[in-house]
Amino acid sequence: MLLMEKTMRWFGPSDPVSLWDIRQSGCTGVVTALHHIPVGEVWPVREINKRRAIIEAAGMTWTVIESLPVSEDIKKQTGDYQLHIANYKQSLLNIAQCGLKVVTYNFMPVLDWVRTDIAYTLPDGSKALRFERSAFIAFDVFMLQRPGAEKDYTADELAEAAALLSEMNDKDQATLYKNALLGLPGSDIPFTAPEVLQALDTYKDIDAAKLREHLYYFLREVAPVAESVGVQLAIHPDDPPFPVLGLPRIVSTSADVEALLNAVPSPANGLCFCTGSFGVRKDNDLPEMVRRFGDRIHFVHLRNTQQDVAGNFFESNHLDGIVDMYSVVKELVLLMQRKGYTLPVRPDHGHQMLDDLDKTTYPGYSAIGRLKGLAELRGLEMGIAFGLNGR
Ligand code: DNO
Repeated sequence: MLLMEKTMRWFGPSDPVSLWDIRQSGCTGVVTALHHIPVGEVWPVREINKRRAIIEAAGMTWTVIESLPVSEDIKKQTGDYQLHIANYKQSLLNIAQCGLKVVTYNFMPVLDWVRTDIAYTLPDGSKALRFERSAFIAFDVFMLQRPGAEKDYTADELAEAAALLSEMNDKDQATLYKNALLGLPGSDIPFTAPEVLQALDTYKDIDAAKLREHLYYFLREVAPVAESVGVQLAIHPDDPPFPVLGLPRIVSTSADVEALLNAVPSPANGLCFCTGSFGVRKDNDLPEMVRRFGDRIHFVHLRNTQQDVAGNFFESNHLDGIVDMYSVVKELVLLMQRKGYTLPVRPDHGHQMLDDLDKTTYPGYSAIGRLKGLAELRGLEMGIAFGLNGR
């Protein structure tokens, strides 16, 4: 019977979660990246093999790269973008030479993921990542003071954000500021407001249509190379799946995915199907998306959220929330049976809980919460697969 390949993300040798923790969680695969190589440069074969050997010494395989990042120059078609594309192609060739097959990336300008709270305490004392719309508006309009930001919101939203801000002390405000910018890749040093505003300003002439053109251009260049060496590209959707800080977002909806897959029909041009990201939008029917785009799903992130009418959401237990996890996993099981292959999956994020409450780990990537999510998802999958096929 075909079951998904269980993996977890590992941030490399300095990750407080060890490879043995990951193995003991029941994973056979590891998802990682060479974070020390600057974005835009080539990943050398030697470095890839070195990392691969560390993973294999712990009895697992390096199943998926997450991420081989796309430079801001490529997204904007500025500066060194042609060189960066050439380097990306070379990295894909090197990756293939080392026997790796799946490469995740995203095309979100400036920021990767965005949350306002990385330690939202749930009633049981565990902690989750949360996006609170009013807090984000307060950050955008009153703290960052992005020029023209107030035009993106209604008068009621602005009033609510101002009220929220007035209740926050200096420490809360500093935390919000830091959290809102955590998804800025590339540095541990907090970005200053002028630096962020400057980065946003470089996108002032790039709307969604233009960014889409740049993405398709990039894919037309790199997908044939990936295809020629059997590497699958998996774009991660926007997280959250709506515009933030006035930046365009182009991988948020089912229609976006359809356009992207059709624009570059190579089988190498595929998707990282992240249920947590897509699931935040009610107009995304996730089981239907698996049926529709299944052929081009190369990697799966399973995560759930709970939300309210105001558009706030927090990351809930993997099986409870707005994502109908049963139906999604069932579609994935059926897809693998139809195609005769196994898809890599990882429990995306997990609550900080039990002993991990006293540890410092990457936000969303503590060990025990992910282990719990994986164990639940595994049971769900096996129950569905046995139910469909008998033992
Ligand atoms: C967050 C992750 C993202 C993802 C990138 C892929 O936890 O899902 O940061 O790795 O967007 O490029």
